[in-house]
Amino acid sequence: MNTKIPKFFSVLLTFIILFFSVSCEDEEVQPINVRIQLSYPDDFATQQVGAGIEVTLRSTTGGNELKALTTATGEVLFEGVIPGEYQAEATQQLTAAEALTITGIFNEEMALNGSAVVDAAPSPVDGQQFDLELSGTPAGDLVFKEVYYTGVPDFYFSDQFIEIYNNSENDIFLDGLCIADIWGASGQINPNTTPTAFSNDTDHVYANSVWRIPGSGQEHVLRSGESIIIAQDGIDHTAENDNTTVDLSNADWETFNQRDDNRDVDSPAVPNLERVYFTGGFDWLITVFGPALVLFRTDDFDALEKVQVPDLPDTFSPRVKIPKELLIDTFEALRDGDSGSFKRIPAGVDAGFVFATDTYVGESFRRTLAIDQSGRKILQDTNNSGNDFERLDTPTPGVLP
Ligand SMILES: [Ca+2]
Ligand SMILES: [Ca+2]
Repeated sequence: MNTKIPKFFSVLLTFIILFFSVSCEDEEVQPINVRIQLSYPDDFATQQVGAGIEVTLRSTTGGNELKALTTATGEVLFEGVIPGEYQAEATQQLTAAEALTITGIFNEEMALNGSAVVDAAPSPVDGQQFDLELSGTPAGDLVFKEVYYTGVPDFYFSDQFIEIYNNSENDIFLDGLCIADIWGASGQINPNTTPTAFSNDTDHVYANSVWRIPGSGQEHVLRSGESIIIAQDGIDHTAENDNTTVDLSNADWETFNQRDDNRDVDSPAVPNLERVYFTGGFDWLITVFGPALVLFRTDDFDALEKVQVPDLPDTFSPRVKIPKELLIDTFEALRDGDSGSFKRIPAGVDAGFVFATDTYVGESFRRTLAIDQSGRKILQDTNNSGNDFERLDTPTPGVLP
């Protein structure tokens, strides 16, 4: 309905507006008290915020800025606030241990942030309460989303792939990102198999082979919430083997192991990673008994120490010694649930491991969902492969949990 307002009402309305404007100007502005209750999101381990977090209350029309600290119950009280619209903001820095206690999801240094509009009305003068939620994800960033290593009958393993996911809220350039498999047996495969001779070194991992995403720094962007697939061979494996469902003809990268005898396939459609260091055979086969994998970056690969494996002959290729500080993410799979003593990645870096029911069973390991933040999926990363990955009966390249 769209009728004209009769002139009488129009005049009356103007009068009312004028009256209220004048009467407001005449009133003295009464300062009020504003309480803000801080909390954590429902999917965190606790919702109870503690003491000592600074909250800023800033007038959105300029000038006025107040600061106060939370009490033991996560509340702040601002006294003598001029009524109006404010932006309330708070940041809480967490150590890895604090992050794990509070979130129950993340186990690394991170910051939680909260921001809310506070519309402080002139009344009641005492006791207007507002809520402010502190949330966030670690700045860290790239994670293994899925590792498919088991292969299918009969002894087909060329369909192996690794999927890397941007778990952060920012775009990340992948140029220079390195991926490596770590030296050491996956379990008691033969009677005389022993755990890696490096198992007492809790500060390094020892890589067999290292591949790198090419680029000068800003060529290969990975958007927040997106992933890339690295194929052993970037082809449609369903055309090669009836037991696999894996089509990698659209993979983002493949590990092409250039050899004089052309034993590896160079799919023209799929770009090749840089082969930085290689000690494998015909291709970059990651062991079907359960590999350990790491993502890392270094400005100077040549500066990394190459070391002999103790008790092996000098003719055996050295391994690349990578300090744990360079590691971005890790994945560890072992032969079975009793193979814990064969762990290759120090427990301080990756506390657990996954295992398949057998070799060539087509099972895959995918990181689980921690939070679905209105469409943006944040995957679980507690630095414990056993905790963070679930075993799937079938690989799911490109599919998020
Ligand atoms: Ca290949
Ligand atoms: Ca290729």
